[in-house]
Amino acid sequence: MNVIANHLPTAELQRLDAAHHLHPFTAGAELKAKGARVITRAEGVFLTDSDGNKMLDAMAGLWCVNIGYGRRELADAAHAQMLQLPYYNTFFQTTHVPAIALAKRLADLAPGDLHHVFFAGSGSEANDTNIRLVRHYWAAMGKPDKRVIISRHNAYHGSTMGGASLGGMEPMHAQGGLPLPEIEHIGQPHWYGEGGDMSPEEFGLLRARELENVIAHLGEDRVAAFIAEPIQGAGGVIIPPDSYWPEVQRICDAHEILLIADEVITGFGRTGYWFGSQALNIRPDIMTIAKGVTSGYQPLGGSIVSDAVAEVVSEAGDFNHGYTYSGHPVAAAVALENLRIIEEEGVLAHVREVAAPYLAEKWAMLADHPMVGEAKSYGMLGGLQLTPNKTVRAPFAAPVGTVGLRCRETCFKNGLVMRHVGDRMIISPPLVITREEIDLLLDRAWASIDETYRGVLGDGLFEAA
Ligand code: PXG
Repeated sequence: MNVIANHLPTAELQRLDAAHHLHPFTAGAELKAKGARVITRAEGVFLTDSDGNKMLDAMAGLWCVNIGYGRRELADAAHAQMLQLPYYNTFFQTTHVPAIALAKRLADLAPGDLHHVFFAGSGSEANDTNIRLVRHYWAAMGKPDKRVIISRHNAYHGSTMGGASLGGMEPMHAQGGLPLPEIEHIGQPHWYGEGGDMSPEEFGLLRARELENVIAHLGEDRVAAFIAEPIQGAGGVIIPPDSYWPEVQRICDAHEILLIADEVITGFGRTGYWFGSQALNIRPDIMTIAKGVTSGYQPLGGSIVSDAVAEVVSEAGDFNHGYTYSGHPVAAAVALENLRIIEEEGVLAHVREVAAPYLAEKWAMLADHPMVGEAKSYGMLGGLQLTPNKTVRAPFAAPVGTVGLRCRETCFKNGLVMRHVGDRMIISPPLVITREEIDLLLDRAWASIDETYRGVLGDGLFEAA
């Protein structure tokens, strides 16, 4: 069998990588100077690099390895499916058993009347589908002017032209002439960073009502949909105030606006439920899925659509949209096996009853550190704010992200993969993480934050802006 072996020394792998591999969201010259970290294997919640260092992966890859690494059942499912039918498309009135079975399974798991799945290869592709789908839907409803999609600043919805336009990441918009027309952005419910003197609940309502203001300004006959992550992930694990989602739901209902919940991160157990919409009591018309649907073992995304929307679109002739890999049989087989494991091994109950409460208790204790302003978690998502002055929630005088980046590098050195977004530190560990592993995660997180703090103090960077 041709397993791709780690047959070269690390420096040579890094040299070849720098010579030929363009990395996502990476400054190439900087990486070339430093050399990429080469990950060679993984088991459970631990990664191993080409020098034999073992690290606790508190990001579950990129928010996706929900059942942890090294599950042979998923490899066996892929192997068996490849032998039976490695590929066929779902265009031109054909289908196959893995796509049928996965669509049915997702329809059963999804809340409310979300019973129809359009498959894609990733979350970005699925959100591109959503843009076309909601506009096509409203056109078929005789309202062709309902085309505007409202999203939020600091949202992440993918990297394609459509996904990045829906997202609210300024550095992404700055490259390639984005956002596309007829996509608007409102403020995010980020109380810690932007709530000023308001209470979180007041601020949540204020931010929700920005949606109503934009709808009023444009006219509801022009607005097709609102898209949002139930809890923002890539934006820094921003958990909205309790007042936020009920008000957003009220506004979407009152103005006939389709609600798209982007569940790419919050789906498949991350919140302790199959979907974040169930945890937060959201009633979406469409959900975007990817990542945890296969625990990242295969690329797969999709849009889960309500009966009402699917019926209109089905009656409206061809939907001129689709991907070669829509419903890919191997990815679908792996997804089904992953969902079986989540269900049969009680992963949701483990999150709700064991892992999330324990993580919440431990993570909150990081706020005792002099450089940590707020440490909050929801399910298996945690975010904390590094600050030089927690009483006034002040940012650092140094450029945003200077201290966060230092902290991330210190975590790596100490055997912990924890991400930074600006000066927020974030985690999203595999859902199957044990209490002992959470202890280890928190020991390393505290030690790394403290080491960063001492360095920052020494370098005169512990200064408020
Ligand atoms: N929606 C959400 C909410 C996401 O988090 C996507 C859509 C796009 O999915 P694909 O499969 O096309 O990547 C995502 C992806 C980060 C980071 O830096 C986050 C994502 C992807 C890459 C980096 O945290 N999320």
